[in-house]
Amino acid sequence: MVNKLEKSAAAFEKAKKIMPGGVNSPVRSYQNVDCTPPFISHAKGSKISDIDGNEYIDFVGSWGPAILGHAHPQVVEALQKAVERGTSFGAPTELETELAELVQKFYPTMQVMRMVNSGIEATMSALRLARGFTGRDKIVKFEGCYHGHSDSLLVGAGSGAATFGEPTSPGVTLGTSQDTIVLQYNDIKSVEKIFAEYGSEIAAVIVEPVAGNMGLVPSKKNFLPKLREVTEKSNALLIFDEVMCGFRVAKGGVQEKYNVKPDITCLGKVIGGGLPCAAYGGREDIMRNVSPDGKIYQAGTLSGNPLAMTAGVETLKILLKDESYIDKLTKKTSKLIEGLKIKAELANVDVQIQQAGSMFSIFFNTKKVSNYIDAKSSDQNKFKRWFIAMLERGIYLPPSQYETIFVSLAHTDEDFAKTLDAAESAFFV
Ligand code: KE4
Repeated sequence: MVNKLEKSAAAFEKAKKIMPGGVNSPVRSYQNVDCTPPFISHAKGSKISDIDGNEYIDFVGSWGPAILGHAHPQVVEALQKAVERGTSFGAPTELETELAELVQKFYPTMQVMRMVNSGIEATMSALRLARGFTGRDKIVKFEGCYHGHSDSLLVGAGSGAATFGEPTSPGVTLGTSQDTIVLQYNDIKSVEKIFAEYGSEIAAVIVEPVAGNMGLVPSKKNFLPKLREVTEKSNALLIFDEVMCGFRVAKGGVQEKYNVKPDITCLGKVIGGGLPCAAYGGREDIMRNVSPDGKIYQAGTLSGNPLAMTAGVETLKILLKDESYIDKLTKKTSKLIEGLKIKAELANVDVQIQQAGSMFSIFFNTKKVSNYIDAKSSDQNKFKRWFIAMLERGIYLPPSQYETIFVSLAHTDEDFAKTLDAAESAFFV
């Protein structure tokens, strides 16, 4: 069992005095699981270590970026060299073109792209672009899909039969939320119905083609092709938010796996190799409307900064060279899941373990989870007890039922054996 988190607890109290919840992103506060978050001192490969001297097997991977594992030597070496040449110029560099060309090798539908600093910037800009390009105001999103905290996207399903969304956060105006229609994931009939009624007013549908923010919920076979068909028919745009599932499900993204070409793709996390970097891109005729080519404004001081570009270039070079990395990761993940299912069965605990490539989630539920309503019917208390038991046993998992577990190329069979040992007793808690 790990040492008590005494130093982390003290650090947490200090942090709370000066930052909301003591954190710079809410999920890290461990409010969902009601315990002290380990304060991290360093990470290497598949391990992450806290300031109380505990080392954990890390299945958060910074929420997706650490696909190579932490502090990959090739990335670290490149960054060490880059930092000596300066950290930010606010001017064009060849590194940005190099990263964009590498991204395009994975995502050929991104004919033209813009680098930004985080996933929210990518999705927020993609929505502004879609609205500017189509001259329409409304957007469609799906309940349980998270695309970052921009006002248009902090909108939940309207109560009852209401078509238009309602703000999910104070500060988001009713006016803004009225332009966002929120439907149930995997429910293509509701999409067809909405387009029949509002098709001419809808600028775009934005979707996580594999949902990872309600727990891992893969899209049903015909969902994405149908979204493509419906949006095409109404001249609305289809935006794939692959910020989290990008590079993890198929080499060419979920769009390659399902053979569905979105008009715009948003990427993040992996493309910066763990540094602040994201991108949005797609059809050239659309992207050429982005300033300064076109009139749709978007900008950013640190966009394309040399350190993030360097980390992204090294990361994608390694992935590109390893023809079978997706296969390797998917097989490793499937093997771990098989073991977890056996451990849950031994403890007579009902779980649904849902996977897409190197991403998976464990729902304490008796039935498959296909949308946010299903996800919410899972047993949160069981999840919380299991999460804490696993953390105490040195396994570092996402602290919420509505998050996704990530397997990296750095995870070893020994890591998995230890994880299964921990799970065996944790499922009994
Ligand atoms: P960022 O602005 O956090 O870089 O990306 C927003 C975003 C956009 N799209 C998808 C599909 C995402 O999953 C995210 C952010 N992912 C969460 C984890 N579920 C980030 C963790 C956090 O909020 O701290």
